[in-house]
Amino acid sequence: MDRLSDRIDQSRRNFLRTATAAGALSCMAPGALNAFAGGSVKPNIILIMTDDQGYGDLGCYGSQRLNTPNIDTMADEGVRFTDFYSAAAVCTPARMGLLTGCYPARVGWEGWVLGHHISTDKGLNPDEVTIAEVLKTAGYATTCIGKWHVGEQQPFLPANQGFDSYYGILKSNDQATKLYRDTTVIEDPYDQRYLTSNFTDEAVTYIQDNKDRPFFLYLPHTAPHFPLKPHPDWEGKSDAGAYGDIVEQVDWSVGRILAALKQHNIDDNTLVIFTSDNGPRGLPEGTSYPLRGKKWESREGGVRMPCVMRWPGTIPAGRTSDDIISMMDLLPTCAHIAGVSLDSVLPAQNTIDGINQWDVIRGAPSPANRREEILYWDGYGEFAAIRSGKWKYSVSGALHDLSEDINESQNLASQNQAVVDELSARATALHGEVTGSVRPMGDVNLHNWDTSTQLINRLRSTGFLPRSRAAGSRTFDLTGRNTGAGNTGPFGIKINSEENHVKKRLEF
Ligand SMILES: [Ca+2]
Repeated sequence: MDRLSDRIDQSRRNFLRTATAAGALSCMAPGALNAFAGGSVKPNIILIMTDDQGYGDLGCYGSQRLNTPNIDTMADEGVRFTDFYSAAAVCTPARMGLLTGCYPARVGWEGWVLGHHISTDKGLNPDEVTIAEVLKTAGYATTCIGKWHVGEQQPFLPANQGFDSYYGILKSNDQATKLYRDTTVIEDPYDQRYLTSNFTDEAVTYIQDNKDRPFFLYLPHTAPHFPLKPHPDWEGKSDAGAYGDIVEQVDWSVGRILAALKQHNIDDNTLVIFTSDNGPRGLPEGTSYPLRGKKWESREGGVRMPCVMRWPGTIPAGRTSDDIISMMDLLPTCAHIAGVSLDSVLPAQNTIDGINQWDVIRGAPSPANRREEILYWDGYGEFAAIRSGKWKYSVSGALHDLSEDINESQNLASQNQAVVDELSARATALHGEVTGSVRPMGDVNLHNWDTSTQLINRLRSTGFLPRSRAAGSRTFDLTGRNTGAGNTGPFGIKINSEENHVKKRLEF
């Protein structure tokens, strides 16, 4: 595996680096921590992600209008990140980045979301190795409960991306009407008002059923994405309208999950992460205050997320970190704490962008692998900016010092030409590297028997038919289910390399 970060020139990093985390480690109490070292125990991992929740919509992030005591307590008992970034400013690519540890552009995203300017024939390529597949190699049970939104066709379903079980909806709750258990529709239409409580019940049952083995519970809530239909027990209870009612129910949900961990005596052996997938749509639904910007935008409010992590006895309590950390970093970090070597799991040619941030999360005095840089795209697929240390430089030409100007209101470009030049060059190089090695999204038309037959015939007629399937490629049976590496399927269409080949040949 080839990590992009490994190739960052050290002198340039030092040039731009700021001591942003210098004060963040002072309250750490290493003597109180347990003896965990990467892989020595296999903690359960629970990843709770809301949908379109703003940076400013939790009590522990300064909200004056929302009551979120459970998440606030979770932050008090763990670490709260002020500079945690989603992989994108909208749903589908954020999840692509989370699941793969890659910039969405690297795994074929070109803008928008599935079902809204991306054909639902597409999905996250099953050849990508997801965080669930990584953890399965360490013996984890895996489940996804909630909103999927990285592909609704058979090859792209959770079962083909490393999840043993699934309960939820396959797109956003304004797009989908069907509620699934695994691949079976159990309600159509489902009742919007009960999704959060249903997901919570499922999660609590899953924790109980798997308490004696390591598990990965991925809980991507549909809340508080529009349409805002609060549960009857919460309707009108908050001071922030339907959006507030729904966020406060999510807080209740977090409380139930933490209570289940305590009930089953696995609290000290479970890492719980809470975050959101992208910024809010804007008031009255949600606020990214004190950041500027919202969903779809590359301003901080579109992509900088609330994020708290809790693992009693291992992650020091009561800490706030302003290290730069990305949703993409969760895959290599979780691999590390589960004792998985990514070099043995990821295909050799698969560059990922995530960095193992375990040292940062646990508050190590001199953390290894700190993230210095991050790239930004807007939700429409346009490359937009780079952040390095405290500086954010946008392709529009604006330069902001985020340590002094969190609201991105003062353009300092004219006073800092050397920084502009440096970041412009870095952005060009890094963007070029990502977009120069794109792995395509999956497309069901290339895995479907009838369509594949048409493609094959056309390719035969033009003389561009791949004559043999590459070793280790994945194939699909007539239902589209992955039949695994090395098996012979219909014409042996391989997604990654041959799909590109097919697409290119069909363009003329
Ligand atoms: Ca979203």
